[in-house]
Amino acid sequence: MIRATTAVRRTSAHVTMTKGRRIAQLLSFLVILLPAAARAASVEMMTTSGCSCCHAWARHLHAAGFEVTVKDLAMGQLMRAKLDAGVPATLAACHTARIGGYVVEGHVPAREIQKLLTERPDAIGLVVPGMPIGSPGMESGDRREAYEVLLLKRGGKTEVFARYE
Ligand SMILES: [Cu+2]
Repeated sequence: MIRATTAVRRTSAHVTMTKGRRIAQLLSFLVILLPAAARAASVEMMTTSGCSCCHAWARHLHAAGFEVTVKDLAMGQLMRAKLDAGVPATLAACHTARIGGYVVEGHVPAREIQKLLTERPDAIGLVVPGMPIGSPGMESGDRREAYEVLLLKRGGKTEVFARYE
């Protein structure tokens, strides 16, 4: 009788431990996944106060599921931050963002950022130079300029990443 009780206790202790281990495994799995997902979805946008197209772009990213934080800088500081981030002055646009270890300069569509974060090419990031009408945050009725999203490589070379007609 006593033995049987002990056996039952052992079994339940074993079951509890197995469950505990499973939960621990599941938790460690989630801990591995979550920071990567959080990093991918989190955007820090550097801009100058009063840049309405920058904020319109931030809303576009937010609508696409990104969490956007905004850092207002003086124009000189923003220019410095762009150069420090590896964006050549010739490709500079209005805002500069940091996303998942990449730099995103200008009105880059969320779709291309998602592609960048999925493919993770060896590059500085993406750039849409200038501020083409019709790009996200630069909407103006039905007007649309053709533009290219450039993949900015280390050293300043670029490749066409996407074309918008
Ligand atoms: Cu702009």
